Amino acid sequence: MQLKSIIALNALAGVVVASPAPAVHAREVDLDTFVHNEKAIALQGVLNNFGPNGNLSRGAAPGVAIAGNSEIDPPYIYTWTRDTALTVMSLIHEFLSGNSSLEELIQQYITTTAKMQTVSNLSGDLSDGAGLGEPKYNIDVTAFNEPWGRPQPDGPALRASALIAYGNHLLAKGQKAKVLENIWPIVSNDLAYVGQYWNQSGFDLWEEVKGTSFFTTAVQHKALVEGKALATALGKSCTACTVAPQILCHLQDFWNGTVVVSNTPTNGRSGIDINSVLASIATFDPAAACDDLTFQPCSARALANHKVLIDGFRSAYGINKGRTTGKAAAVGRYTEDIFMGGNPWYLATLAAAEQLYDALYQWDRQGSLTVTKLSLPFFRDLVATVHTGVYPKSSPTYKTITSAVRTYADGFISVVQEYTPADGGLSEEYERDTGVQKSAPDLTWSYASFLTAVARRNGSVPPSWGSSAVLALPGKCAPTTVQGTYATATPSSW
Ligand SMILES: *[C@@H]1O[C@H](CO)[C@@H](O)[C@H](O)[C@H]1NC(C)=O
Ligand SMILES: *[C@@H]1O[C@H](CO)[C@@H](O)[C@H](O)[C@H]1NC(C)=O
Ligand SMILES: *[C@@H]1O[C@H](CO)[C@@H](O)[C@H](O)[C@H]1NC(C)=O
Ligand SMILES: *[C@@H]1O[C@H](CO)[C@@H](O)[C@H](O)[C@H]1NC(C)=O
Ligand SMILES: *[C@@H]1O[C@H](CO)[C@@H](O)[C@H](O)[C@H]1NC(C)=O
Ligand SMILES: CC(=O)N[C@H]1CO[C@H](CO)[C@@H](O)[C@@H]1O
Repeated sequence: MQLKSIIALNALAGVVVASPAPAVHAREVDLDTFVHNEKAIALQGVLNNFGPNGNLSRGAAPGVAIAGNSEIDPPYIYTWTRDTALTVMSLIHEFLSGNSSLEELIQQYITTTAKMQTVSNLSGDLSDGAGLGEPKYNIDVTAFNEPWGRPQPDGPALRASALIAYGNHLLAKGQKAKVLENIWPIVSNDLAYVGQYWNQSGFDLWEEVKGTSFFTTAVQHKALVEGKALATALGKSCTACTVAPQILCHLQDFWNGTVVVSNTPTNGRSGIDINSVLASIATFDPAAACDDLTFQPCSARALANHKVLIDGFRSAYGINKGRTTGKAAAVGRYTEDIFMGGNPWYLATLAAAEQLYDALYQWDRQGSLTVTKLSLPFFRDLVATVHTGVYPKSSPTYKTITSAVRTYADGFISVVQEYTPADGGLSEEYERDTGVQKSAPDLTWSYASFLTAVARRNGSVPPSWGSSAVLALPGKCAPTTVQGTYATATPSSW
């Protein structure tokens, strides 16, 4: 994941040997069958990487996931706060959709998180909250004391959102006391961190750019909005949550009129990065309008950005030859990427699909679809004759457009299918010119992103986080922060 270690490794790797063609077995079935079969493999793939029982977890503590099945090059037998929180989010969705067997692992994750919050580390410790921004730990929940890109301030926000999702479920079941005892004290620390540190520089989700990141800012905003709602439901206060409008204000800085410029500074890149699509799907609110301010998946901004981003990868990779405008393509992190040779990633390709499934859900729920001047180029690639306008669900144009968007979205899943070997294992990457798997096998986040993408494809969405109620921006952006208070959380048994 981190660039600097890899440059050295690439130098050692020497000449790249031509690889055999990828296994094609998975291609032999139709897309629905692939999705059905691969979904079970992806869920098992996630579970294999979690302690205490996962067969690849190598003694990881209960509720701790390794990042991927690779000891060296890249070294992924560590646990990242971001990857694990996003993965647990996907498990919570499966749990809420009816798979009750996943509840114990969710609870183990929460209990272990309380312990992790107390581990002093090179980012700091819990007394002033600074230690919460530490990006990764050893899998026995001790500190990782080597140089790294730290802090990574998306972690506490994503973790709070995962705990809030499960907490809201318990609340709905009438278990307020359990939420107050086992969940709120942990969430409260993570929300306090966001309120106190959101305006300081940190590393982005690829651990490469120090500054401010669109993804981080977007998930921080969501965490404070849903955190405030949980606090209210519990009769608690969340002082940190009062800065949510300022974080939303800062989020607008990343939109340059054409595209999301995902990092400030850009470190000499264009700033066009799957960071933006990952932010859109992580902050997807099924009840929202196509709000530009929160970059909802169906918003004109997010769709315009999707087009520019995907088009950039068409000429970047050999395997995208023939995947011209309007056809799905292999997608990576950003076109200037050189990590492991700079390849498409499964989680990036799946995110490109997921944004479109989310948008389809939103249009269906709203009962219409609007094509604006900004989003027109996105739609024109799929339906060449379309014009700006509002198309109600009953209109033929709505049906033509949504059917084309769905075909386009399915195309990204088909790309994943094409480069998935017979055993269904998902590594981190697939090679840019051959499609052969690259980097860590069994990447936890690859499997988790498959689960969320195909759930959305199936119309299965998370609960609303109340985004539309909070769209008012302050008259002027201000760097307002709130000094947090932090305390060791001591969850009892479940
Ligand atoms: C899609 O939803 C249907 C009905 O809710 C369910 O039976 C099916 O298993 C789901 N498919 C996937 C891939 O999740
Ligand atoms: C772990 O389980 C998977 C099935 O989910 C299997 O394919 C794999 O071989 C197992 N690995 C080990 C090391 O036992
Ligand atoms: C539910 O989760 C278990 C793992 O706890 C898994 O083995 C099973 O296949 C899942 N069921 C469905 C329908 O996904
Ligand atoms: C702090 O907030 C101000 C006002 O929104 C913004 O201009 C600035 O970029 C922010 N800096 C960081 C590091 O978040
Ligand atoms: C927005 O950023 C992109 C990518 O860096 C750049 O190509 C484009 O010119 C910028 N547009 C404006 C209006 O600044
Ligand atoms: C700044 C800080 O708290 N550093 C701590 C990081 O973690 C190691 C090991 O847990 C401690 O020795 C450091 O003091």
